[in-house]
Amino acid sequence: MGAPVDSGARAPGCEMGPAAMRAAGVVATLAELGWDVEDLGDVRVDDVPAIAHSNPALHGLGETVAWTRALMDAAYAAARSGAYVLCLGGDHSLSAGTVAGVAKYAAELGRPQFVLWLDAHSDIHTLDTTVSGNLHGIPVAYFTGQSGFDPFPDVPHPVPAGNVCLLGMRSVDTAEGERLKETAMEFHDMREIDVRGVLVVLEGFLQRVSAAGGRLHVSLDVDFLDPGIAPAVTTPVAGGATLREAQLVMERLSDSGLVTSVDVAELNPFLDERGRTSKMLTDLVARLFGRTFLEAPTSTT
Ligand code: Z70
Ligand code: MN
Ligand code: MN
Ligand code: MN
Repeated sequence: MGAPVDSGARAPGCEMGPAAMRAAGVVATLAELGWDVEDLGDVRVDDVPAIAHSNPALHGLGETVAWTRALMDAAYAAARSGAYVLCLGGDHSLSAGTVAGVAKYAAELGRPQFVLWLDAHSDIHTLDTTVSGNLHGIPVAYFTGQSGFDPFPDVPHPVPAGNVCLLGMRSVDTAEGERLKETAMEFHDMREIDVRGVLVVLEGFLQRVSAAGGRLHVSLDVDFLDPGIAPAVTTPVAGGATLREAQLVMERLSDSGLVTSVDVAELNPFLDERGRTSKMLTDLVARLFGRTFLEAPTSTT
């Protein structure tokens, strides 16, 4: 499904993300790998409530609340149909809805929900702590059930903080750092990835998901990647994952057989160079769905 959300970021462009991924051939690519793909089209919002809030920096609140509700319902319904859910964004506020939706289904199955958050940022602000007011900075706090989200729909089954792993961080605001220090969340910054290697860092988390019989949601923010290879992002942060680190994560996740849903967020095609980020993301998604070097195109950039 497409989630052309742009209410959570300041600059326009992310609403074109789903179209760019379709243009890059994501549907045919997954079909060629043997998947039975159904493109549900783009999720839409109609009733956008006007919502006042004490934090004057907030913007796009009513729209983001509407998206959260719509995507929670859409992700829940898709997961319940038995599908492996792929949501193409849209800015990262979309994951407030998708994670809450798939976690609701996991709870009905009696299975624990886990989340792997691949991102330069921790996205763990509440409506009160965000300084930028950009709501793509809040989804992790929301779906883990933190307080301070009154205008948003209740999260039916919050993901326990201990079931979340943040990977790739290199830009964390002061209030977010305070939260991270007191949370049970697992997190690994780029320095740790440099020193230990991305597979080693990921391994412990995957072992925990497996041992718990969990369902794993992967939320890929394009700015997880180094902006030198993935320029189509609104908030580039230098020092990100290399192409091979990102491919390796996807390949390892595919081998694990643990992933049941995935988001691709923050693709801003307006800022891309001849489609290279959209094409690279399509290859990363394909690797998550089982592509190996035997099926990989000779050039994806
Ligand atoms: C910062 C904020 C953010 C993504 C930027 C940045 C948040 N912590 N998230 N790009 N994906 O404004 O809250
Ligand atoms: Mn806009
Ligand atoms: Mn993000
Ligand atoms: Mn980010």
